[in-house]
Amino acid sequence: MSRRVITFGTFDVFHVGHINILERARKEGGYLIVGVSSDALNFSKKQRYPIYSQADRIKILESLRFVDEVFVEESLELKAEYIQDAKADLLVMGDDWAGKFDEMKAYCDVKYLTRTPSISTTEIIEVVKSI
Ligand code: C2G
Repeated sequence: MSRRVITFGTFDVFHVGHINILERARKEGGYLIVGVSSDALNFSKKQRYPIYSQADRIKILESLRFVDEVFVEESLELKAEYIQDAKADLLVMGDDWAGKFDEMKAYCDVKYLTRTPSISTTEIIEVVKSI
């Protein structure tokens, strides 16, 4: 049975951990919708802008064969609306978010997948800075 899967993230300095979660999220249902955090949302969350612009992050995500739709996540408070607008059956997030989106179980199934170990945007930035 095909299910519509939704996931959210910044996907800055795109790396294999991002690939792995998107690939696995798509396999959970067969159709994957990705909400990518806007530059403004990132600034409000992390007090810095992503390294890659919103337009570039969208372009990278749209070019992946296991991503079917991409939209911009403008606010963390609108998760329920985004899930309903997308008619999503399942929300997938990495397990660094375990438990954090359980309120969304009112709108769809929620599943946390194991993060890929030993890689993150923050670590990549630190390594590059130290070279
Ligand atoms: N991820 C992963 N393995 C890694 C790094 C990231 O599985 N080694 C997953 C995260 O768990 C997340 C997704 O990749 O599900 C995107 O990660 P980020 O870009 O870091 O997303 P974040 O800034 O946490 O934004 O509304 C929720 C936020 O927008 C999530």
